[in-house]
Amino acid sequence: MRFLMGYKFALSKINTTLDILKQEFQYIHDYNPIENVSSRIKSPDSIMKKAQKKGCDLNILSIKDQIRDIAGLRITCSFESDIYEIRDLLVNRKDIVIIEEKDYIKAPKGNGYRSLHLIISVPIYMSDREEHVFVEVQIRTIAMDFWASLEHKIYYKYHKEIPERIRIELSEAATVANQLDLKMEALHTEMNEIKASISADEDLEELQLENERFHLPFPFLNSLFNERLNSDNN
Ligand code: 0O2
Repeated sequence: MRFLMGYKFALSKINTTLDILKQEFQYIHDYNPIENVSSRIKSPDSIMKKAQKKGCDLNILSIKDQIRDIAGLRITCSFESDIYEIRDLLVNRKDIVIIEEKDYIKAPKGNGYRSLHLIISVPIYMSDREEHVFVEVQIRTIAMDFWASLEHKIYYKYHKEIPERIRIELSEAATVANQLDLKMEALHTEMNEIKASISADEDLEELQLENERFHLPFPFLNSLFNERLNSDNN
């Protein structure tokens, strides 16, 4: 249990880190690249199965070193560019070390699976020692996640032997999901360009109210303040 506790602490540490990044990003860029974060710790049963499958010695030290997805965290975002934004935010943190990166977006798997995988090492501080534990981070868009969740269910439903027809349909669905990602990314870029040109043209002022930022034309803000001043004077 103490062994697994380390993974639990590592996950809460990254969850807190992501929460801070999310809020800070929202504040600075008025945009949040993280839609959802979920995490899980492998059950002792699956850890043992994976260790046996990998031919890993069945002792705590070898398992800790060789089974690097005991703690897993999945981040979903809206756009493909967000994936690399989040990756860079993690890479730039001094308390996180990137051990391995697998980019199944630039090089999708044969079945159509797309996602960015990172194995990171996170320091955790126990009462009597400091430990470094591995966490697998999967970053993907909502469309990639939708596809992967269904494929995962089908894979286990057919006991890892997916019939040819369903395999082809899944591959087609992966292509459609990819097209959706490309279209959404293009719309997102266009929207950002429009937003940037509007604020440049209109000389908008920023008003911050309870952690939300509003961009309003100066004459409008000025009239609000004058109205308030007049009512205070009366
Ligand atoms: P689960 O139940 O999600 O935990 P490894 O065996 O992890 O050392 P591997 O298999 O090369 O090495 O790792 P990789 O490629 O980084 O994949 C690890 C995880 O990515 C998998 O964990 C899945 O969660 C996900 N994944 C990889 N390929 C696919 C795929 O084709 N379809 C789907 N749906 N998910 C995939 P587990 O342990 O296999 O499963």
